[in-house]
Order: sequence, then structure tokens, then C-alpha cells
Amino acid sequence: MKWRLWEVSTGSRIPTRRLLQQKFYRLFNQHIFYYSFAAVEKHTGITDKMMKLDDLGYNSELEKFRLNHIPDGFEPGRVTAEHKERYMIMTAEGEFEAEITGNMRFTAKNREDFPAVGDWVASITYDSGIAVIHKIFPRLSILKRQATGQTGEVQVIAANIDYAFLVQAVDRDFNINRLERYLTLCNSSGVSPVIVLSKIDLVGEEQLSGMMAVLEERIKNVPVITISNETQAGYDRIRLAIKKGKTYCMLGSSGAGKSSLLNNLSGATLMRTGAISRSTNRGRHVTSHRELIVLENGGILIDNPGMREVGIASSSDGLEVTFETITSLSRDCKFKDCTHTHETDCAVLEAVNRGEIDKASYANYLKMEREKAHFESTVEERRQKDKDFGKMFKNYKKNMNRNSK
Ligand SMILES: Nc1nc2c(ncn2[C@@H]2O[C@H](COP(=O)(O)OP(=O)(O)OP(=O)(O)O)[C@@H](O)[C@H]2O)c(=O)[nH]1
Ligand SMILES: [Mg+2]
Ligand SMILES: [Zn+2]
Repeated sequence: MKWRLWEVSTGSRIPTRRLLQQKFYRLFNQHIFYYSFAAVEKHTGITDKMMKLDDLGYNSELEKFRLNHIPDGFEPGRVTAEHKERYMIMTAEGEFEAEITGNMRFTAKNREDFPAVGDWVASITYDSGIAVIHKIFPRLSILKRQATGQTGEVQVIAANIDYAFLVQAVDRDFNINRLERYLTLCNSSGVSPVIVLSKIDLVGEEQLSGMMAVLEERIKNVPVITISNETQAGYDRIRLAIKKGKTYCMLGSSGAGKSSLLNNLSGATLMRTGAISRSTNRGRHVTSHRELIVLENGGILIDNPGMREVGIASSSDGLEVTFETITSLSRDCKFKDCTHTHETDCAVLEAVNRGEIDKASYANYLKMEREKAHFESTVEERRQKDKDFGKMFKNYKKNMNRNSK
């Protein structure tokens, strides 16, 4: 049983549950008392705090971290939305508008040091509905991509994701190279991908099976679910794929039908959806920020704004996993550092020439491999610049001290 100490009547500290405070205050009317969650439940009918956090995906690992690293008085909560360094978090108490501490902002080295949607954070909550985030819990996974137009700069998409629905509409949105990119993103991040082909009401059966054949040829071992948000065909399968307490995020181009899917699954119009532009046949970027919602069946869904580009922003082995065949063949290349482009006795090139590896897939692989190398070098460059700057600053301080003596 968990025993907690609360100071109640002084009003100097806000207990985690106001309602509970009032009830117990009336019951005991003393300065300090102990209670157990089970006892509270028995007396007040208020359900256990952990139950509510459970609904948001809280688990024993997170609780272990909290017990060992987070001082009492800090509430665990999950980031449900982000608007330019302002956050919405959900705790057992309810929803709060949150900001990070100045110290957190000051010590942040890059984007990954800031909270992201899906993150678990430790915060102090206030009666006014405001909270201050002090710490981010260790992440189970983090989805990131190369920020548009800024080489070496990372954009965090979401954190603590179990599955990613890679949503692609079967009309002009369908693009297998882009799918391989999304897969690489997932494989670099420890997120399980599920391909969701949407808008199947817009194509004939023959067209759809053509696309499925292309998919099967190029992408192995990834589940594919075909749906229509219009007729709700395929919804039984997608509902089966969503499990209680797991977190799912939706990735894809603008207009692919991510928000429509989320709205239909939740049975409410939580996210605005928008018509496709007639002139460009593209989405209008209707969703402008990420948002986390909990479905009735217990699944946790994160809607994302549509992406124009999916740049590689990780040096982990996502590519190796995505292009499994190339990876396993490369073990037979003559040179250990073979780039599979011009070398003699390259097992990959030989397989491409024999037609065993799809040429387009191979080209896509090379393109991403180059991007990855470029990303790594710019990150290294930046690190070096930071180091140089640090040295410069140190020398400057030394000189200042010397001069002032
Ligand atoms: N015919 C048909 N239209 C769909 C389907 N799914 C979505 N749409 C339409 O496509 C348009 C875009 O859908 P959204 O759900 O807003 O797309 P989104 O992926 O959330 O787009 P962004 O928020 O801009 O990233 C809307 O007009 C939807 O009604 C579908 O399965 N079939
Ligand atoms: Mg949307
Ligand atoms: Zn090779």
C-alpha cells in the first residue's frame, strides 16, 4: 500500500486532488495526515490516481523512475499538445497549461531537450490551471526528422510512441519512396510502423490491388491496412490494431485523411479536417499542431500536421532495418566500407544488375544514405563549432580575469 504525507490545512501546498483535500479536510480537520489510495477510494469513491494515469499510458517503468528520481510534490503528466514552447499536459488532476522552467530552457542544447507531445513530464501544478514542467521522463522512443530547410537541425515529431500509422491516400498521394522514408524514420526511432492506405473509395479494386502488389514487392514485414474514412471500410481492422494503453501517432502528407480517421475513431469531431485544394490536389495543412487524445477502447492517438518532407535526422540504423535485403547482401561485399555504388565485387550492385533488388528501391536507399551522411557531418560540424565557441569563451573569461587583477 502506498502511503503519502500531505500538508493540508495550511494551504501552502496544493495537494494533488482538490476534491480529495476538501473531503478529507472536513473529515479530519488537522494539519498533517496520512492516507492510502485504497483508503481514499473506500471513503470517497474517488478512483485511484494511478488508474487515471494508466489511461494515458503510464506504466510501472515510469513509476519506478518517478519513485527514484522525482521528489514528492511533482505530478507526473503527459504532454497532449504543443504550441511553440507552450504545452498542454494531462495529469491525474486534469488538464493544465504548462511552461518549462527557465533552467530547463537555459540548459537545453537542442530540440530533444524540450518536451514533445507524448512525453511524460514531472511538473508542479497550480490551482489556476497552470503548471510548470521541471523534468522529462526518459523516453521509450522519439520520432524525429530533419527540420525543413535547416540541415543538421532536428524536429521532434512525438515521443513515447508505440506504433506509427503511416497514412497515405491511394489517389495521387501514393508514393512508395516516401513510404520507405517514413519506415526509415520509424526504424530509427524504435516505433513499429503500420501502413494505412486511405481513401480506397476513390479507386477501383483493380487499381488498389496493383498498388498492393507494388507494396508487397518493395516493403516486407510491415502490416498494411486499407481504409476509407468516407465509407468506413477497413475500420474493423484498424480498430483491432489499436490496443489499450498503447500510443499511436499518425504520419503522412497533408490531406491524407489523418484527422478524418482520428475523428471517426473517437466518434467526435475533435480535429478540424479540410478539403483538398482543387488547383494543386494537395491538402491545405489543416492540422497545425500535434494533439493527443484517448479513445474509448483505451488506445492513445496523436494527430500530426501533414509533412512536406521527411528528411533523415538520425545516425541510428533505421536504413539498415528498412532495406533489410541490401543490408544482408552487403555482408558479402569485398570491401567492408563498400558504398555499393562503383566498387568491384559488390554483392548489392550484382543483385541490382541481376534484377533481384528493385532499382527504384536501391536508388531510394542511396539517396537516403547520402542524406544520413550529410546529416551526420553537419551535426559534427556544429558540435565542433560549439566546442570552439566554448573554448573561445573560456579564454575570454580568463583574459578578463587577468586584466581585472
Ligand atoms: N473520399 C475520401 N475523402 C477523404 C477520406 N479521408 C479524408 N478525406 C477527405 O480529405 C480531406 C482531408 O482530410 P483530413 O482528414 O483533413 O486530412 P489530414 O491528413 O488531417 O490533413 P492535414 O491536417 O492537412 O495534415 C477532407 O476533405 C476529407 O473529407 C477518404 O477516405 N475518402
Ligand atoms: Mg489533419
Ligand atoms: Zn557493396
